[in-house]
Amino acid sequence: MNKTNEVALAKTKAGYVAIIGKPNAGKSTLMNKIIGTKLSIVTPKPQTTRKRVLGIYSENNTQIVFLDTPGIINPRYEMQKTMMGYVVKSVEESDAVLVLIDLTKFEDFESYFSLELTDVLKKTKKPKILLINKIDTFKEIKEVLPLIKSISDLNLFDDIIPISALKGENVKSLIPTIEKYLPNSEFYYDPELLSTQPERFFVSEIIREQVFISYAKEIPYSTEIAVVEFKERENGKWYISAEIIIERGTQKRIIIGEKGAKLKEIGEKSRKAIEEHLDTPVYLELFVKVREKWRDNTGMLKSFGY
Ligand SMILES: Nc1nc2c(ncn2[C@@H]2O[C@H](COP(=O)(O)OP(=O)(O)OP(=O)(O)O)[C@@H](O)[C@H]2O)c(=O)[nH]1
Ligand SMILES: [Mg+2]
Repeated sequence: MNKTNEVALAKTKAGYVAIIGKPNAGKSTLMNKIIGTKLSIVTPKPQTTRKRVLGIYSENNTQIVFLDTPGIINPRYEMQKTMMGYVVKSVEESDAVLVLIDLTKFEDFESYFSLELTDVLKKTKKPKILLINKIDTFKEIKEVLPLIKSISDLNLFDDIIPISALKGENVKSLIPTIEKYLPNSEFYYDPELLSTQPERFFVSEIIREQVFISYAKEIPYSTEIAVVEFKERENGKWYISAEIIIERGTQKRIIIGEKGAKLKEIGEKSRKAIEEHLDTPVYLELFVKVREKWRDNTGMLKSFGY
C-alpha cells in the first residue's frame, strides 16, 4: 500500500448497522428516509418486511450499510423462523444496532420489550442505539422525557434518541451518532449504489405491498409473490409475469374478486409502482397459484428466496 492510500484509508469510515425492533415500529420507514428512496416496503400492517433489505448510505467520508430486518416475534411458521434468523444474523454482522420502539404502543418497558426482543438484545454486546419512534404523534417532546429517563436508567443502550421516521425529525442527526461506532475502513460498495438486491426482488416486494394494503385478515400473511419472467421485449417495454401464491384454494376467490376486479386493480397499481421504480414502461401479468402450507415447507420457502 502506498502512502496516498494509507491516508485515504484513515479518512473514511464504513460499517454495517442492523435496524431491529417489533413489527410495525417503523424500521423500513426509517431506512427509506435515511437512504432518501423507497427501498423497503411499508404498510400499516405488522410483519410487512420478511427478508433482510439492504440500504447503502454514502455521504462524504462515511458509508453505512443499513440492514432492515423483519419485526421480532415469537415464530410460529417455518417462514417466521427464517425471518428471525435474518434478525440474528444482521445483528451479528453489524458494527452497531438501531433498536426502534413505537411510542404509540409503549406503556412500560416490561410489557413492551417482549421475551424475543430482549433475547436478541441480551445476546449481543454491539453498541445499541435506542430510537423512540413516532414522536410526531405526541404534542411536545417534553412528554417523552420521563420515558427517556426511565430507559436510560436501565443502562441497556449506548444512546437514546427520540425520532420521527415518517416526518424525518432527528433522522439526520442519527448519522453522527452512528459514525461514532464505525471503524476506519474503506467503503464496501460503490457510493453510487443504494442497494445490492436484484430488481426481481424489488418487483416482487412492490406487488406484495399492494397485496398487504388491499386485502384484510389472513390474506396478506398467507401470500407470497414469485416473479416468473422478467425480460425486455423488442419494443423497449419490459415483460414481467408473477405468481401470487396463496395457501388455500378458497382464498383464490378473494384474491381475484368479483369478475376479476380486485386482481385487475392490484395489477394496475403494481404496474404503475414498478414502472416508477424501474423508470421504464412495463407489461405486467399476474397469476394466482395455490401452494398448500407453503409457510411451513422449507423447500418451497427456499424457492421463494428465504
Ligand atoms: N406517525 C408515525 N407513523 C410512522 C412513523 N414511522 C413509521 N410509521 C408508520 O408505521 C407503520 C409501520 O411502518 P413500517 O416502516 O412498515 O414498520 P416496520 O417496523 O418496518 O414493520 P415490519 O416490517 O412489519 O416489522 C406505517 O403505517 C408507517 O407509516 C413515524 O415516525 N410516525
Ligand atoms: Mg419493515
